[in-house]
Amino acid sequence: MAGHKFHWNDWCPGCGNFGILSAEQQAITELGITNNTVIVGGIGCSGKLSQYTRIPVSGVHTLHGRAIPFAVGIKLANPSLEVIVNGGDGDLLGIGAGHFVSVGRRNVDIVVILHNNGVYGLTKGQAAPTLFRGMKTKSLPRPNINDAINPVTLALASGYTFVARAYAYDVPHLKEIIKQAIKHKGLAFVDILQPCPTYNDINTKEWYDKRVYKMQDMDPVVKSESEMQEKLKKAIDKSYEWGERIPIGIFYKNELVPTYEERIKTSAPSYYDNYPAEQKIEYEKKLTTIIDPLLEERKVAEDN
Ligand SMILES: Cc1ncc(C[n+]2csc(CCOP(=O)(O)OP(=O)(O)O)c2C)c(N)n1
Ligand code: SF4
Repeated sequence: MAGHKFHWNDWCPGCGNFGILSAEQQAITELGITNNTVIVGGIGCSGKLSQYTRIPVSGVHTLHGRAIPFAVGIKLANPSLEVIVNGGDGDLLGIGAGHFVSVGRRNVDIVVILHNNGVYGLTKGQAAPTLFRGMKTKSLPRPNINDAINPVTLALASGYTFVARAYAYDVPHLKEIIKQAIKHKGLAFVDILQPCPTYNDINTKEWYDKRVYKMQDMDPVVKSESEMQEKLKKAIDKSYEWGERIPIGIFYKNELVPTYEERIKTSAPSYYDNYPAEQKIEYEKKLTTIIDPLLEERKVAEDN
């Protein structure tokens, strides 16, 4: 459970994760959903965000690459919750790439937030799937020989119905993007450009500050079935822009696709009234799904 008053934070000074934490907390607080939110983290510097929040949300630290299926399970068991995944590029696009793609087919109403720093921060800077070929960060003995995945293009091609990019050091803009992602009905993805000053000496704050710009000419909202393909193609085209200018903002937003929860409801009409987390299951006349006493026992006092 996150939201403790005192806890240890071991992110390096200047890490972009601080901006992400700050923006995410502000977004959740301003939307008034603190007591209803679960943050699910994988393993990595990024995954620790689920434990570093100072607001009363629930946080789960899961396995490397498995944050998305964990989050989907939480959401389907209790569709009244807001569920947010925070993961690194190694976590979500390396070991977790299959989950990242396949969840797009389902349009589950959760938010996936990528801490995109080009490296595996926690394990000392190996090249992550977002690092471009030929780049040699200070933690690599030789230049990277693999090609990079473009997370925005991949999310668009996989079926995410809200796709955006933001920058960890522009906290007010990032906060607004996260708010939009949470409010979106369907699967939302936010690619966050997150400098790792300890291991990536190329994509630094100075490097990004010169390049990122907010898209003005993009109309990302799909308003009718007939413009779905056209808007998706425009978003994919735009997602390839990278180099001297890097666009941030919303690339695509489509609320016309039914969510996975709505699809479940078509075959189980009582799903929203009697979802799994509400169901009482008995084994040998004992209720096995009542976890309230356990939660009460583990509750951390506000003034600890
Ligand atoms: C199954 C498994 N494989 C490998 C690891 C070791 N491991 C821990 S974190 C990590 C990479 C973290 O990189 P990333 O996901 O990019 O997150 P960052 O630390 O940069 O935020 C790895 C390989 C692990 N914990 N579990
Ligand atoms: S290693 Fe990089 S990503 Fe991890 S805390 Fe340090 S600066 Fe941040």
